[in-house]
Amino acid sequence: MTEESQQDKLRQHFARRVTTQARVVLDTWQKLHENRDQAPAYREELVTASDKLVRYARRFEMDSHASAGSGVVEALACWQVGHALEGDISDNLDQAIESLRAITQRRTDQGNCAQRYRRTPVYIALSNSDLATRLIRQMDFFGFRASAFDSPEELVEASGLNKPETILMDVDFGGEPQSGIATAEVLQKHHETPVPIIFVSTEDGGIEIRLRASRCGGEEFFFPAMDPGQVIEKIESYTHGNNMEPYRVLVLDDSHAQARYTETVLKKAGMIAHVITDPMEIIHALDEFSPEIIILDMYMPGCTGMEIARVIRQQDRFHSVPIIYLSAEEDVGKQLQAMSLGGDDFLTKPIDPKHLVATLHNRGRRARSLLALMIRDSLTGLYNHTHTLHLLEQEIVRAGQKDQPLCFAMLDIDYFKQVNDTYGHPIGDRILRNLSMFLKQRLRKTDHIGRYGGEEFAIILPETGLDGATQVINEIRASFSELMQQAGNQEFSVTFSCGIADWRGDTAQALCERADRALYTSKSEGRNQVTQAGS
Ligand code: GH3
Ligand code: MG
Repeated sequence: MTEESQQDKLRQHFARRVTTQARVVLDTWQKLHENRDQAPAYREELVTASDKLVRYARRFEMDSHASAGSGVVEALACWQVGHALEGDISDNLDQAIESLRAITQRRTDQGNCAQRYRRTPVYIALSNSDLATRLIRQMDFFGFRASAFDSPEELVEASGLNKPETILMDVDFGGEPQSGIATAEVLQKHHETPVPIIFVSTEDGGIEIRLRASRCGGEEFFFPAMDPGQVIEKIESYTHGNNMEPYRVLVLDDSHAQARYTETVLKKAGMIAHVITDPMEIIHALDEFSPEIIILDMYMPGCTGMEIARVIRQQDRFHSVPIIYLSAEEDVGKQLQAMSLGGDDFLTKPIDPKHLVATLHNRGRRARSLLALMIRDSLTGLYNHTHTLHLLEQEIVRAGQKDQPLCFAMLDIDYFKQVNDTYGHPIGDRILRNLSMFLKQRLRKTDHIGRYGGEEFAIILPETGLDGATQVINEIRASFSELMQQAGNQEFSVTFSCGIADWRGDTAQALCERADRALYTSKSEGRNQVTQAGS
């Protein structure tokens, strides 16, 4: 390594420390901002963090950070211990924080770009700082805000201040055998629920070490090699698990008191409950609420729960939605008969709330995984071709009703065959998953993303005009092309081409065909570009 590049590395390394500390300041301020009424409790933390920032920034000659940090320190100096944060003092602090944010944020953080950082950070505690830097760069592309640490003390301190989403840690981080695991044990004591930790080891370690790692929150144990792509996928999967959507449960019970009671139990368990007491409202409720689980009373005036279940089952859409009977009926013969008519479970009143919630969780989880098998692609987790078209049809109806724009984009990876031929099929698969995560991270929750075919993806963008959609996809195209893909020790980049069509009152099929023609134009005009469809 030349002296110059060594210096460059060193500079980068120090710069990272300063920006990490700046983020600690911003995160602390964020916590304060969200709990303004308890602001004095965070004062001390903010003072310590910003003092440290100024010290680091001066030491490593990062002038803009030093002066923004000093701005925060000065604003804080006017805020007396134990006093509320208000008036000029509050305004000055807001301003100082804004200046710090402006210089700390990266290019992709700014403007109305589709990407937003997740609020919780990912911490990296690896002895190999080159690898840490590479990972931070890669993770940045997927919207993860990662920070690296040099010592166990710094890691423990930062984790206490701002609980990370995940920690990636060397088993011997800190330099001693198993000192990383020991650090994890200390760090987890500060949290009620453990931080998921991905351990990396250069040695197999054996069962004792793996057990110890697993007991202190170790979710993975990577040995011998760790591929950045794999790590990012793992982290993505924890985040996905954490953000589980609440179950949507429809309750039909003619007794108002029982219905309200069930509703309270469900809401307490974090589910979304919709209650009806008139069986004749069932069809309307199914359409409006789209439940994932249905709870039915057995005996109601005018009809029985079993009859209702049969009507529900007659609709394709609700063929596999779990139906749970909740009734005072204790006759096992009648219970069995009810189950044979499309019910999945039979619970007798009075029901223990814990039992009800556990049953709903089990049924809901299973129903979701079955549904996922039906509508999602197994490699990427995106919607499959059939479901994507179904969603497109739905969105067309909605756009028509609301008189709002709608766009449909088709993406195809460039020269993908060559990627497979050069690096192998498994690397090709990884790139497909990478692109799908990339899209999920950067598009809105209301956009639908599908894997249309092999290396072809489709995106439905409701309430978006042609120019807006083109801008978003073009930004994604540009940043995806900058992403370095890994295959062993080799790095390379991959691009995609895209065609976008806006809905002009035509059918789903016509819309797809126009997007496809635009995609073809992108391909024939040199690839790695986005083309808007004509009429
Ligand atoms: P172009 O830029 O014109 O799109 O060229 P291309 O090489 O991407 O297109 P082509 O249609 O010639 O090849 C597509 C390749 O995609 C061939 C196929 O092996 C690969 N492919 C399709 N599905 C998968 C998959 O699930 N996994 C992997 N690894 N490869 C796939
Ligand atoms: Mg292709």
